[in-house]
Amino acid sequence: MTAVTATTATRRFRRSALLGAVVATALGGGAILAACGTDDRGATADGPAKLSVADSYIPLPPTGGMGAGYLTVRNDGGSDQLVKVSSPAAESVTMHRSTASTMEQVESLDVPAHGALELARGGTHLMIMGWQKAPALGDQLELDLTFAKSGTISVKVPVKELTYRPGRS
Ligand SMILES: [Cu+2]
Repeated sequence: MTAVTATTATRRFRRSALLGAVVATALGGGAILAACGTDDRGATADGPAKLSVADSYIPLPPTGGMGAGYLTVRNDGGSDQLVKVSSPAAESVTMHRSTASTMEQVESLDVPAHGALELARGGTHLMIMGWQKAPALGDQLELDLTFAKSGTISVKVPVKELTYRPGRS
């Protein structure tokens, strides 16, 4: 009886320690980014965020393979954070940040006040795995973007040819 209780307590402790580490990572990342410049443009970081999603697309992934997702989150209000992405079309969607030679999964991405979070080729992107059905050109796949303050925004993202880039002047 005593042994069982002790094991349960240990498991609970491990789980909350893990959660604590994730939260600390997310908070630490946000604090560093905020310190790097969100605040020195005179924008109010504490008003409500006003988010819209533009230029979203998924380059056609190899059959059964992992896909990438790109989009821009525009913000006409206070700062927010993208904290989770999921899709009914896939088992897992994760946020990745690329450096020159590697990429790493991140728990959240800052949406700066009166600015934009850009997920683009060669930079920060979404990684999509475990398709329910192999995507085809022209499909519109739902992505559910959850923000710390603004809740969840669902977008229909078109599947484009591999070489597609959104038109920008
Ligand atoms: Cu990646």
